[in-house]
Amino acid sequence: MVARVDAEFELPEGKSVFFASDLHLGAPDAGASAERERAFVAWMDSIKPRAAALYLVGDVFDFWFEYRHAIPKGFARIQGRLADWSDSGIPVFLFTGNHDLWMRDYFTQEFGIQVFHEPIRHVWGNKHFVVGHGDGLGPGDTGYKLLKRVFTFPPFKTLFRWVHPDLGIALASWLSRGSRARTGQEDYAMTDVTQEAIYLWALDAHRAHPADYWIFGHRHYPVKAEFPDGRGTYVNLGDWIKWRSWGEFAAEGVRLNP
Ligand SMILES: [Mn+2]
Repeated sequence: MVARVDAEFELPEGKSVFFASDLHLGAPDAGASAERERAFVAWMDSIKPRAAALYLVGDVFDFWFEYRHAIPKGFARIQGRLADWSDSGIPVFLFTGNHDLWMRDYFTQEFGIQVFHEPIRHVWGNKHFVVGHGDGLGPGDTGYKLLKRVFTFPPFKTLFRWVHPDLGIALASWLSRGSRARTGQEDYAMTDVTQEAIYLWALDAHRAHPADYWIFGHRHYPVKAEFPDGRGTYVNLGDWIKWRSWGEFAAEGVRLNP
């Protein structure tokens, strides 16, 4: 896994690659989400002149579902920026998270951006990056892993699509809030990154197939930690609910902001 290089790019002089995750747009209510969305697109506007690419590393939406002929209302500003960046020739790589795992081909068809459901390996210059949301990786969380198998089981998705969106989206948003309430407390505390599931998974994968940077979201806690061998760095991007944090890769390496 993540041994194969999925794509290779050159980093143009003076440009950077950007990473952000866990916007959870739509949550907890329309007002707070709209304010967060405006802050995020303002950030996108500010970095666009020096952006070589943008990785949106999962849970951009608190809930997302694509019906055959419909998508959830809202999120117009971020979708407008995605169209604009894509039209400007700046690649955007979009990852699904555990809250928006039901993406199909809307973002690819409409904006020409690639959507990934699993971690990938990209090379920028001579640096290897493994990027993924991080849900369900590493030890533990068996309840969620089982739930994910149900949610991604094709007959389940078909059944859900046949529920009227006014009912289906309301139900799913309610469930999504429950999921956040359940994990919300520990989300903003971290005692030891080296005991965290995603870190342990990445360290294991790094030992088998080294990479310079292992970049994930999901944890809602920004952290950067070098692996014991000194040849790889684990980065968790934090979120846009509490931290409004993001990663930037330039000639000098990956920096976690703010
Ligand atoms: Mn997540």
